[in-house]
Amino acid sequence: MGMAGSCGTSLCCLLLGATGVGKTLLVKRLQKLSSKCGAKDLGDPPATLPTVGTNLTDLPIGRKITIRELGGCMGPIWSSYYSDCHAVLVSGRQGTDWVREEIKYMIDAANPTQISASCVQLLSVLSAEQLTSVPVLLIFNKIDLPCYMSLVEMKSLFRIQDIIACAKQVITVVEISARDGRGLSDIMKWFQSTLHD
Ligand SMILES: Nc1nc2c(ncn2[C@@H]2O[C@H](COP(=O)(O)OP(=O)(O)O)[C@@H](O)[C@H]2O)c(=O)[nH]1
Ligand SMILES: *[C@@H]1O[C@H](CO)[C@@H](O)[C@H](O)[C@H]1NC(C)=O
Ligand SMILES: [Mg+2]
Repeated sequence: MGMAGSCGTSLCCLLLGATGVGKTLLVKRLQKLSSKCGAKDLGDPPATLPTVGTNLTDLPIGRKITIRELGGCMGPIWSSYYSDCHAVLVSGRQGTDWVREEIKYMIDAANPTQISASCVQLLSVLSAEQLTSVPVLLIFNKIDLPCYMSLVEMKSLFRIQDIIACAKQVITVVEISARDGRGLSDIMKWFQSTLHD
């Protein structure tokens, strides 16, 4: 048992990613989509406050799912939440945060020990022993914003195909906009197909 405690009878999912990638807005959107009224019209994005520490949200998708949001600054203790975890969602912002860091790293090559924090965090999640058989959803958010690179270019920069091929987990990649709602139904379908039993 991790120090985090369990989610009781519901399935625990971890939602990991740097601050500001849109984790809280995504959870609010999924909450609305899975609510009984099944709102077709998402409406304007609700305001989000920076999440301090961690935040739990229950989603009634088939079985009850509890999503635990953990921000980048919690990185050092992410692993204390790995036991009991049924699925991991890793979010990044398409074409910007990760890539900018990677480019910055490549430009700052004078300091070769400094590697993109996001990429390292992703690899450390994938190599965690407790998560070897946990399905992983890799989320590229904010596709509504213009970006510097196409997803294809970014995937090749990050060697996403190599990461997927080498990982023990089943990794699914989705591109979404928590703002305008694109791709959210893919996440709902992923939950339904991955966590049913
Ligand atoms: N344009 C755009 N903005 C988004 C999207 N998702 C989140 N945001 C905005 O990004 C900011 C940070 O979102 P938040 O959910 O608090 O990020 P968190 O730190 O990962 O929980 C907020 O202003 C959100 O409205 C998106 O898909 N598109
Ligand atoms: C915690 O999650 C709920 C949704 O379950 C959301 O309404 C609330 O704004 C979140 N709080 C923070 C600080 O992220
Ligand atoms: Mg948040």
